[in-house]
Amino acid sequence: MADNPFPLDRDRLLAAYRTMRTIREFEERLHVDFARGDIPGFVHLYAGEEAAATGIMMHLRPTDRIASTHRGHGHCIAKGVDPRAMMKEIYGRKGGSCEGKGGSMHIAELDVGMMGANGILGAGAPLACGAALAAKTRGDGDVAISFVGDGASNQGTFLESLNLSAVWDLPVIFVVENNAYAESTSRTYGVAVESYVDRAQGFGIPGVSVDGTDFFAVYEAAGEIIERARRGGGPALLECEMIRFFGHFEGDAQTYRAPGEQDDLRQNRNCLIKFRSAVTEAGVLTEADLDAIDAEAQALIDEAVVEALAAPEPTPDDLLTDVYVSY
Ligand SMILES: Cc1ncc(C[n+]2csc(CCOP(=O)(O)OP(=O)(O)O)c2C)c(N)n1
Ligand SMILES: [Mg+2]
Repeated sequence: MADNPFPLDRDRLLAAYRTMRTIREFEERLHVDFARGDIPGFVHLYAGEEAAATGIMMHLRPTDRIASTHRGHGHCIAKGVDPRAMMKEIYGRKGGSCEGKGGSMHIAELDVGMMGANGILGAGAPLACGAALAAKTRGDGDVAISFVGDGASNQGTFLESLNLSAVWDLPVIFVVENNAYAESTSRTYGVAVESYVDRAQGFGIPGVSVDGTDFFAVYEAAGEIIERARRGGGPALLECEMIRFFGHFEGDAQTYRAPGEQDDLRQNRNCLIKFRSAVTEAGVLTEADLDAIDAEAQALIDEAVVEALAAPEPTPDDLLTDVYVSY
């Protein structure tokens, strides 16, 4: 076996690939099932962006907290939410992460530090500041991560949170998932700055920009700023330049895309292909190692869908449960 040039040992490399592949499989399956009319509500898919969630979350402890977005399935899986419970939730069934009453944009699992997907753009940033303030007060070295899209990065809540985090020197990381579009609006049309690093500097916090389709670039950059925050070094911003393979939401006709854009993205900016090439060319993992994980991920998602379809829907009696913590 060749020397390992990566900052993760063999088991961790396999774990990273497993997470990314599970997210991809989950999303590809939802794409098909949604088109068939099996799934209620709105669904925004994370396919193409897996390296960002995975490269960041591999540095986190269960007690670290994250605040997600409307495009949250990848964040959930990478933070340790059970894909079977997620599938039930998205299908609106009992046994789902929120007993089938929340759906895709409200998946939360506090036990693993997943504070929630969020249908309100920019709303996760103040929540992450709150979690970071709690961690700072406890003094246990936990951090909080706020995910935000390029479009949501223009929300006042996000900009206010950058300022507050700097003023209070909070252990919070703002991850801008810059996938070039907000719905159908190009980023160049809607965001004044070229780089989010400049925006962070305007608030007195450091920023770094990476190729969000390169797992190793994300892993390395995230590791540094998360460790810094754990040691009391304060907030930072991480921009991940990335793409989404599917439309803004399932059903989006995507007339704003250039011809052939998606094929090109799938071929040339595909984080799974990049990861596979890097680890096999270095001789650290084999094609067979990775193929076995592909099969495992597919079996897991197949089972998750079968279980979801077999689970009952919530009844009117369930409407008033889980509304407040105490009843
Ligand atoms: C406060 C608020 N304004 C508008 C919307 C409608 N909306 C939902 S997603 C979206 C675009 C988000 O783009 P971006 O933040 O880049 O995330 P992406 O979908 O690209 O991941 C908009 C405008 C909303 N959900 N919340
Ligand atoms: Mg976007």
